[in-house]
Amino acid sequence: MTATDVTALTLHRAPRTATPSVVAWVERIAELTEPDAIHWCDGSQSERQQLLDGMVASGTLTQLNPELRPGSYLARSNPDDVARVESRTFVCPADEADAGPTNNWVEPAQMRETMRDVFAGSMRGRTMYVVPFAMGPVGSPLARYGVQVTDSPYVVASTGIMTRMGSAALARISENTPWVPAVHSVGAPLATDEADVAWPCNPTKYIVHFPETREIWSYGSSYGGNAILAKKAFALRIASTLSRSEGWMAAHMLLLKVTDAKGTVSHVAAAFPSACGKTNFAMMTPSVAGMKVETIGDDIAWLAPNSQGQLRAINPEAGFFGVAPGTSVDTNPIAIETLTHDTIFTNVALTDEGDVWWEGLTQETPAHLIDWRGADWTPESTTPAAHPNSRFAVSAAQCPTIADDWEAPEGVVVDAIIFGGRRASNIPLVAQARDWKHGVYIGATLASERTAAAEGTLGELRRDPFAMLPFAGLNMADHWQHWLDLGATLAATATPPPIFQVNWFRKGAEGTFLWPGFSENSRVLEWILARAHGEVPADASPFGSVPRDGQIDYEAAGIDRGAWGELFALDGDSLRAEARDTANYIDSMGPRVPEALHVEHHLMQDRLANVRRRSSGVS
Ligand code: OXD
Ligand code: MN
Repeated sequence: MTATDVTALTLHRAPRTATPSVVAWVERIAELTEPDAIHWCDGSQSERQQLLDGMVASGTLTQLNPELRPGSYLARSNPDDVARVESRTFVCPADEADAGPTNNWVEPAQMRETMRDVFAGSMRGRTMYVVPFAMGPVGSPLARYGVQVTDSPYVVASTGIMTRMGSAALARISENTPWVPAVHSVGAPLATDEADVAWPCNPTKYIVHFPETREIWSYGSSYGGNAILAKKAFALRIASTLSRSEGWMAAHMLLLKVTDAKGTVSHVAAAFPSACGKTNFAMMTPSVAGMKVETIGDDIAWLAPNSQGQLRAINPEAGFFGVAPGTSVDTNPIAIETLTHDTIFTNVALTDEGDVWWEGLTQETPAHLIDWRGADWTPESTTPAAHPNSRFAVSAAQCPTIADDWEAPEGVVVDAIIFGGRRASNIPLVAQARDWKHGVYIGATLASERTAAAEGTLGELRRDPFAMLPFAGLNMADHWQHWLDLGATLAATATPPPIFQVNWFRKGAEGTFLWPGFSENSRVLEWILARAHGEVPADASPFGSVPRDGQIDYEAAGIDRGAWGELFALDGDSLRAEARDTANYIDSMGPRVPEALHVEHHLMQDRLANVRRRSSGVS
């Protein structure tokens, strides 16, 4: 196709509402990638159905049995394209120091040249879809806009679930609206008459962010965060730099609405590293009598201080892209109900009845399945039927516990912030940070433990600061400063929300979990909110304030006094070993680490200095 053809094609199809800078950009990308056709997405139901039908016809999707799972589809990816690839994810500001020690960096001019090379002609034989989207409710002062071009109809359909996609978003983008351009190609051009495969992709992959120009370029993968660029690439990596310059915060956090037995409504934002059960927490069925927990978001929150010193939050997404294995009526009945219709599943197993299955869904394993690779599978098979990172993409609006204020344009007021990791040792079930700076220290040093510690030792820690390790599109130390600055902004007018640390995963001497988790986490949530509203006193610990005896009904949660004590036990040697590891880790973030965090670390070390070798958490 010649440049003139492309211009004609682009301009001819562009909706009248498309602003000239979007049209010009689409033209430029089309000239580079040379698609056969261009489709501007309007986000309508009929467009969505046409895309889905087209993918069923081409073999990308299998329609599930409409009686068992109406409006739902199964995709099987290429076995080499099953997860985010952090090793191929790049953050490319002009100055390497702005990417910091946690990101892959390449000099931007050089990376641009590489992008030009790999994208040249990459869409030949395919349709380029132009996908305008809003992150946040369209028209909300907290919403931001983007346009993704992609040659993958699967990515279009997924983005249609995960964002507010289509004409309404496009109409919001004017010459005065900043918008994020995101270019995506599966990297598999088709020669004339060449048959397509079900899941085109390329062994070479790039997920590239240019934070200064707020651009995203992704090549070679169609899977999840590699390709649905609105999610991790925009709403976290680009937004982490954007929000820093604009005075708000992009956080890898779920958002909850909680109504207690007295009818008091609160909202909570919580950060947990990937694979710590965020979706389960976001859809919790509380065991506390009279408490109602409703869902606002399960993965990303954008937090913004307002002029009254309140911290407001929106979920910028419109859907859930959750891990399927382990999701069951026992672990997350709300998710199971959410997934009963209009869901796109990827890499789960297919039953003989045309429904989906994954490990953990039912206690009884079906006698025969088609596994995620498309092969016959029986319980004797030695490989999992569903890929461990198999996913569902489903609209948040169809979640039975979606909160009535989940699309409030001004966001909800955050009453408490929670950080949690998967810790076998050291970290108590719950503690309230002494103040905002201490809370930022907790977020900055957040970790999961790879192996259970033997007594008096520490398991290997995987640090995941603010659960943002793979998602901070900036120097991590600058992100920490940004959290400190946010607290200072809030404190100028009001008291910032309290920050808590939780740990559902502590293990006892026998290596078993001490706390039942799931619904019982509502007991911890109840205490957190009582503290946030200044309703109850607390005991002091090196971690901050911890529950007083009798404030959390652990017996109702099914655990005895011994286990309760273990959940708060202090092991001086192990804690001091962790503090030494923490000091090295903080230093590893380089010279930009805020002095306030070094100070917090010394304060923590002082508090740990006299902790005895082993002391129970209860008196
Ligand atoms: C996710 C992640 O998929 O955090 O949400 O990895
Ligand atoms: Mn996530």
